[in-house]
Amino acid sequence: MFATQNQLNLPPGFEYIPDFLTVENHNSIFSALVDAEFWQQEPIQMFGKWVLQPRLTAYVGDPEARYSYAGAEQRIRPWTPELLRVRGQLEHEVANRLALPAVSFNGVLLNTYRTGEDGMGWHQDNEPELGREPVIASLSLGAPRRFSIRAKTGTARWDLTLEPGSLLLMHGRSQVDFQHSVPKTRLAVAQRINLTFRQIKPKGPLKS
Ligand SMILES: O=C(O)CCC(=O)C(=O)O
Repeated sequence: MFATQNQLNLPPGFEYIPDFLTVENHNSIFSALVDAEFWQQEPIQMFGKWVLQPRLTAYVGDPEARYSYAGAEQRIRPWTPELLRVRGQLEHEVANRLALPAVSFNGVLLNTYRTGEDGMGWHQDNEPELGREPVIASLSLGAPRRFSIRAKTGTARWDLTLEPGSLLLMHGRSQVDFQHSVPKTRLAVAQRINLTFRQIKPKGPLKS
């Protein structure tokens, strides 16, 4: 077991589940992903300018699960055996926790934070293909990192550490009333990988 945080008081729509993965399971997924050939540092559009994202990314999904964010359509990579295995585990857990008959994730966005200089700015996951109140299962691997949440109105803010093997479940109004970020840090931190499993509504085939 990894060290865990208890008694977290998060806003509605956010649920933190420490120790979702066993250490063995965590280590095997982390080591399979760390050396994957698909990682890329992609440009995104910010305030009208194209800039390189401060992290490496990849997108894995079903062929129809086309997903774009910050002006860029993601190239879809095929599911790996490790990701398929953890997807099944997550679908079961999330359906139980949210008392839903079934949950099926057809895409996962992967982020690698190489050092503390990598991060993710304030945003909400509100792309049209996610629907209005998406269910997102966010799995953390590798180094712990701070995760911050702020209300879109007012000054309320929450900070937590996402530990390796933990699951952060976001649902309900989490992407409507709140924004989240992974702040950069000057502390020496090792590599972290985050996987956000999503349910993408099909947009139709790619035009050739
Ligand atoms: O790395 C994380 O924990 C957050 C990832 C995230 O916010 C996203 O993929 O939208």
